[in-house]
Amino acid sequence: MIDIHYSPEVADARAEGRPLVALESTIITHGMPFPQNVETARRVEAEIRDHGAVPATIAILDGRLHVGLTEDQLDRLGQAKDVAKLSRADFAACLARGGNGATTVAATMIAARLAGIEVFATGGIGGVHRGAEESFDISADLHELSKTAVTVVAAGAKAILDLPKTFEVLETLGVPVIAYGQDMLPAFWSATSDMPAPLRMDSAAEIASAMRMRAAMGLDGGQLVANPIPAEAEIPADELRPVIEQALAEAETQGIAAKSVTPFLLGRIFELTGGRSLESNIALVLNNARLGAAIAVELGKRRG
Ligand code: PSU
Repeated sequence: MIDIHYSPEVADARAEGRPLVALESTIITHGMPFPQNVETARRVEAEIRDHGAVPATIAILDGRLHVGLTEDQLDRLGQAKDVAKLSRADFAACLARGGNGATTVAATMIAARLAGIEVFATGGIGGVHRGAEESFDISADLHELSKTAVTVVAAGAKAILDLPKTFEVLETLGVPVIAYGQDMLPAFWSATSDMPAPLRMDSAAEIASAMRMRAAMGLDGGQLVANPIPAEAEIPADELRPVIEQALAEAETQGIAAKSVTPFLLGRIFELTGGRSLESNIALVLNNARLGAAIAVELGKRRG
């Protein structure tokens, strides 16, 4: 097994068997601008503590896997420029070479599993990019959900993606997609979409029980909980559509590809909405942190 460096807070929680919620670091390094990224990371951690669980933000610093970051480490990460965006394919290489890396949804799931953490809260998962029939650009997050037994709480997949294809792939891979408290799937910045959810659950207890049942059946993989953004913070899909289209067109003309696509699009949508998309993004992450904590607490009552 590899060495995991636990923060004092996470180490104590583990020793006491308290519920933990994993948090990713790509949202900090590639998803939001400084200083809102660090402020949000702190608020998300506080939200988890306020709801009875312990936050564990995951990153690779100087080739070491950290589960739980100190204030200083978070601050440094939020301003660092040379941080790799790690997924399943390059996670081990970064550790082996002694680099710095931020974990995407896929890499955070892997790290959470290694640390015995069953729930992970984020903003939105990666998925099938528009035009994937040409580019084959499909996030490794989708396969990870089918392999690694972690429940991921997100506001669905980011609306810059091809959402119908993203959910088709998840269905093919056998990943349970659970809309929380509504019949339709959410669409990241918008509370709803025109896609009915494959599953709906209305309580953290139900989500925890479903995870335990999968394990009892010997089924691999995790669950995606699609938690709609609070109504007061959403940008309705109709309003956002032209903005997304414009950002996508610019990405195409500028030849943005691979790992740079998502950060580029998020950055342009931020500019085109005058910062509103970032406010929504922050609100939905906080909302996911609350639900993640509630699920972790319920899982703690049903030991695996
Ligand atoms: N949630 C956010 N902002 C983000 C991400 C999630 O609110 O930037 C990150 C996650 O780390 C996710 C990644 O894994 O975006 C997806 O990137 P890609 O589309 O390149 O797979």
